[in-house]
Amino acid sequence: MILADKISAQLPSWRERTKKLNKEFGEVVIDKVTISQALGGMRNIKSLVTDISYVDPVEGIRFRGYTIPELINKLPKLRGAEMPYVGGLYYFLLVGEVPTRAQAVEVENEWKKRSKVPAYIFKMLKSMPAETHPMTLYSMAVLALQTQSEFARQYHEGLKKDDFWLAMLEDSLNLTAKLPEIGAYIYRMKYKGGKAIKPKKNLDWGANFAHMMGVEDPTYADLSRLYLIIHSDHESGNVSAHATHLVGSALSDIYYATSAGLNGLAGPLHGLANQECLGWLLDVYKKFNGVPSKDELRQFAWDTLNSGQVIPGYGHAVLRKTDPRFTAQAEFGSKHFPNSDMFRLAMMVYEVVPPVLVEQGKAKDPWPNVDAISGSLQYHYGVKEFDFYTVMFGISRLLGVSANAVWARALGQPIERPKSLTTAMLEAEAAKAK
Ligand code: CMX
Repeated sequence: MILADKISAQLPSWRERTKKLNKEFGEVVIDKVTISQALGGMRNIKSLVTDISYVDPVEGIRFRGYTIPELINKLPKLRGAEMPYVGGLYYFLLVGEVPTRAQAVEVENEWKKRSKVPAYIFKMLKSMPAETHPMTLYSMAVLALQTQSEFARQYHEGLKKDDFWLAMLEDSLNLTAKLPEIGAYIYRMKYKGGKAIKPKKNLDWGANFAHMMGVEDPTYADLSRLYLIIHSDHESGNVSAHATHLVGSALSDIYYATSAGLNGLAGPLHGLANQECLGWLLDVYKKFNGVPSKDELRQFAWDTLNSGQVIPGYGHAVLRKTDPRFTAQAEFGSKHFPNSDMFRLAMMVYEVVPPVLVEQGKAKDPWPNVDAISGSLQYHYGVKEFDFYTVMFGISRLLGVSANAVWARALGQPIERPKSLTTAMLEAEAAKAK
């Protein structure tokens, strides 16, 4: 299989590089951990390694060295499509080389072969109480697929350590192939009277998701491809990526590991911010009976802050500028529906909120992140049920975290086990320093 062959060819030199670093330079100090870092969610402690993506505080994400505009330009596209094949992105994340069109299509075909979702998954989803959050359903579906794990099966049969990654790759392809249908099924089951739409054989992964969601506007296929590409990876320290990596480091298989990552993505300070954000925009819209004036919006933002809440979609733990994932979506909206009310409102928030956050003086980053705009685009296409939005984020995110999991196994990254101290120990260190 093309992905396995390509990775296999690169592995000896990657393993050699890691081994050399560990053996010859293991004692080199790359960072000193401070008490505030230990207490403050490990901010900026450089202790994870990935070559799949990197987030620069000012420039934002680069996937394997490429910015989002470069990626959209370079990855192969279906004739007539505005956005690339998501299969090409997965190839790129896994292999580190821009695929040809044929190579991207090969991944799309691998996905098609592996896309059948077992009937018990749908049965389980249907059996859950109606009020179950879509992210709970989605994470359960991913976890319930664990019975199919090749890694778990082969591990118990004595799989060699050097080959762990091959079984992880197999599982990753099997899992990611099924995600569009699982996600769209949850949407249709919850909000469209249970009328699921079957996948079409001739559609690519991204367009099939759009089709199964039941949105007829043909540009929604391109928005889906864009969305599913840009949410895929954001280096390794964010909650969903780190949770996946942490759980995978115990040699838990991809189903256990990614389900854990999704549970982290479901937090309001992480992926759930996209649903919170559209909720906030709708509150504004309702209060002012439409798109308000800038002054009204400014006051609304202050009221939110003064009531002790955060403004969802703004701020970031690493970024210090507008998130390029925001910009990519803003450009799509400006091109296709600049006059849509919810999109106009999201763009007005971009003008009004950063100065308010600067004036308040708390947030280190007053700029929008990916979640500040994504919901307004979905809303335009009639996907208005905003508690579903994080599932879409999660479909994309599993591409990045599974690619990382394959490489973590390929390079034999060890079980994670940071060290904790007691408060008294920190106080003793502080006293020594005084
Ligand atoms: N609105 C109001 N206050 C904010 C804020 C916002 N959008 N962003 C940060 N702050 C506040 C923090 O709550 C914190 O306040 P306290 O000192 O009272 O605790 C202070 O500013 C400093 O925070 P920070 O160092 O700038 O930000 P963190 O690294 O701690 O947190 C994040 C980052 C994203 C959790 C935070 O900016 C936030 O809550 N934003 C809103 C939620 C959001 O959009 N999350 C999605 C992030 C992207 C993703 O992961 O999907």
